[in-house]
Amino acid sequence: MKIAAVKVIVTCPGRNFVTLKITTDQGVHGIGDATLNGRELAVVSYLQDHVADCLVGRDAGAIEDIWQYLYRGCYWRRGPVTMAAIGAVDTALWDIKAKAAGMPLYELLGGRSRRGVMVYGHASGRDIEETSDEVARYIELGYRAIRAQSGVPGMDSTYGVSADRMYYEPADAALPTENVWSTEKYLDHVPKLFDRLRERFGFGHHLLHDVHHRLTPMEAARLGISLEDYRLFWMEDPTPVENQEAFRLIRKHTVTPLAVGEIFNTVWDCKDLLSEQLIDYIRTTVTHAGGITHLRRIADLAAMYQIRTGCHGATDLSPVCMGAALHFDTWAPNFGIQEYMLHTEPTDEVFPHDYRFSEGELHAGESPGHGVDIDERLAAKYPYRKAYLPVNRLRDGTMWNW
Ligand code: GCO
Ligand code: MG
Repeated sequence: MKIAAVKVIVTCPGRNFVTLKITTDQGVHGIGDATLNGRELAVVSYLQDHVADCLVGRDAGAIEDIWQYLYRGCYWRRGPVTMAAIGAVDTALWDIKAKAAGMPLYELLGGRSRRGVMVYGHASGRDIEETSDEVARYIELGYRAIRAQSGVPGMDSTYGVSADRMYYEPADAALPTENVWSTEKYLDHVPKLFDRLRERFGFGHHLLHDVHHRLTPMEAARLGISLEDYRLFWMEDPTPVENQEAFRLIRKHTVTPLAVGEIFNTVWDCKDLLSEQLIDYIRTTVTHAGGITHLRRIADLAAMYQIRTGCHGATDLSPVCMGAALHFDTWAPNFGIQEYMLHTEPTDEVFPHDYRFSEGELHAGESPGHGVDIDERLAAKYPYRKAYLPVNRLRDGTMWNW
């Protein structure tokens, strides 16, 4: 079965998504997510101008060879644009292979390791009480794991909190919004949030928190220590990870579990974190780390060190990524948890899918492939709209990490 056509589809049903569609000479098609939030068109060009021609005529079943061809063959390895493009090709080809085999994708990966995939939802509010009420709502909906973020007194905005709490969307403006950040106020506030949540809900649910790269390693260690009594499932991205060694310092001080990796592109970004067992969960997902083929290598390395997966699942990852990730999660022996943010209704209409939520778990569907498709006619009704993530500054104007 040969690759006959390669098409890039951009749509904005509430937010931008880039989808790659590969069709074979036998009429089977597969799709992959290539969305890179705030830098979408760079991946569109990469695929259209530099990948599409190289794929036409190749054996659609040679997934590994095509992966190596695109990775080694471009000479310029790694990086978010390259790896999102490779990830989309890889996901579409796995979709095709599974459809051709008449099997749900998880069967090709090695079969089912669990009945369902535990997910966590996002509870947030302008203050602790509002967040606490949101946590109550998620518990009501059947979630067993909930990420909690709250506005910080004295700060106008912070990561994870917005007016539309069920559908938090950080890429909110045609030019980056400028936020102001205070580490002192934040560090003072977060333990109070979890103190209240454990007091109100007890210890029967998993609670998670995303620091979103904002602390230094020593500050992260301090936060980890101050959250230990509340037994978090994880503390996410406590500090930036260009320097993987920074995590040695955090690890030395706290037993609060750590999750990292949503912005990683390859196994090389986390090799030391994994092999030195400096984290507990690896957050990389299908879209940004070279597809199923490469994510599997990362998960296998993590498994050697008892590190589990916790795939990124924010709204900027399309339902195509979610579908593929769920098949991956259904197979991965060292699966930990899956992030699940609801997509808006128009998004779900553009991307019909067969995964479903029940009792705190998502379930991959049984249809052949990864179970997600794109309605191209509907997609065409939502043209691309420029949207950026915010930036962060300290109170004196210094640029900080968002
Ligand atoms: C998360 C993430 C997201 C990112 C977003 C950036 O844990 O879900 O931190 O909210 O900010 O994916 O595009
Ligand atoms: Mg995060």
